[in-house]
Amino acid sequence: MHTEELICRIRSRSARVAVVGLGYVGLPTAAVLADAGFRVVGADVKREVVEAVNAGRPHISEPGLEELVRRCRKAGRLSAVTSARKACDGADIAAVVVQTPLDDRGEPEMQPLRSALREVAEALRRGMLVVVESTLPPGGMREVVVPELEGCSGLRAGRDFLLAYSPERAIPTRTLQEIRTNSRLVGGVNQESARAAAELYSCITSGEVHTEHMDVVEIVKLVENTFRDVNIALANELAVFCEALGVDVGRVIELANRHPRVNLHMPGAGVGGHCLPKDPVFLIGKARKHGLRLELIEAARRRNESMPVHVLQKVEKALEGRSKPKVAVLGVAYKGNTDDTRHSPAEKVIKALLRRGVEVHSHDPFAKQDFGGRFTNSMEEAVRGADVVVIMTDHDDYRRMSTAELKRYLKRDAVIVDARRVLDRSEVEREGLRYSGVGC
Ligand code: SAJ
Repeated sequence: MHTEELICRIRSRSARVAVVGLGYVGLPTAAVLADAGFRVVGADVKREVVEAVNAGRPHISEPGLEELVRRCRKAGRLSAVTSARKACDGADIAAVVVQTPLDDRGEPEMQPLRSALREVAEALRRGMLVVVESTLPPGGMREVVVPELEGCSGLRAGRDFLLAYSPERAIPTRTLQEIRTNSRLVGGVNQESARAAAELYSCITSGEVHTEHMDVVEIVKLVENTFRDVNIALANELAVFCEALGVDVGRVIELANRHPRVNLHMPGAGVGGHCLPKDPVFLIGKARKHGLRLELIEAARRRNESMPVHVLQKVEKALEGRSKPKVAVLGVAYKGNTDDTRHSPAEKVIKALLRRGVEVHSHDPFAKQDFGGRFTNSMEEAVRGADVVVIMTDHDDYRRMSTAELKRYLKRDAVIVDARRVLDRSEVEREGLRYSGVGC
């Protein structure tokens, strides 16, 4: 099939799409493509994920996703299977959206991506378009993706099939909206590949679609998250500094941000999730291979990784002199209003407290994860009789929490460690509780 023919099929929505990997980004992408009119077959190695999708009950919580999956299932445009090869059989386009985490040595773990690509390669046909959305280390397309696809299929990228990189950039909790409105980056192994992939993404996003050299696109994606990580590290550093001086960093940031060219992020319990803690490390690792140190980015990583320890020190101070204390940890997800607990700062705090023999009860309105302590989805149960309440996640439920109500369940001289600055200090103190926030 010629590129023009594929482009026509994309425009008329008759192109069939396989989405390999049905996680936090893959499933929303598959659903948005199906909703745009394509026939989509998703693939995931986890049987429970496939069954959940086919039953119209997605395994992840993301605003609007369940309804969208149901609608697409009903329209007969979305289904899921456990074999990526089967999903790709007869497909015109394969989008690969599998995780690329760090391994134990801090190196990019490319095994899930390699095995997904091998399955895609088994079903690869001339004229097909493969788009990789997984975040890659710089050079990943050339060093990993191209060899895997060509080696297993015997076909040549750019000559026999089209191949492009278009990293996902949607933020959890707004994934659907961002897939549909964010600008999109597309880098192809050749212009034809970029053109076809750009055509596909213009069917789902109202944002601009930028085509660029693959090497540039790989770095842009990593730089976006690195910018955020470094900015948060600056906020965290200022928070620790202001605390020492007895100044509220929140006021400092709020006023500094009124300057037209300042945009400081917020300090907190640390940086979690699947992307921010990892993407800067992809840059750092690549630089080291070139004999370079990205010192600022490395220091930012260390600062953000140190924040759970900073929170822990606040909890330990609050626990001084108490016997058999109980700590309630509010929030195990890595950020507000999501059920995602990957690389959550709460994990470090809970595990460290448990190692010290402290009784830890955790709560979360979305996620279910005990990290070795006791988990409950009843907030009342979690905080009852607690000496210290640590707020680790900025869920809206916690922002709305009434301090007067909370006080009824706590020990009389309880301390609130507000690692996400969700409560109003003066209100907490008015209730006679002690307040210790990050940065104030
Ligand atoms: N955080 C702070 N202070 C802030 C903002 C965030 O401490 O001011 C913390 C959060 O609590 C969380 C972590 O940082 O633990 C990361 O949260 P996030 O909302 O900044 O980002 P992610 O990881 O959920 O999503 C990011 C997004 N990247 C950017 O905004 C540049 C998203 O657009 C990407 O698609 C995603 O990474 C990804 O998959 O790469």
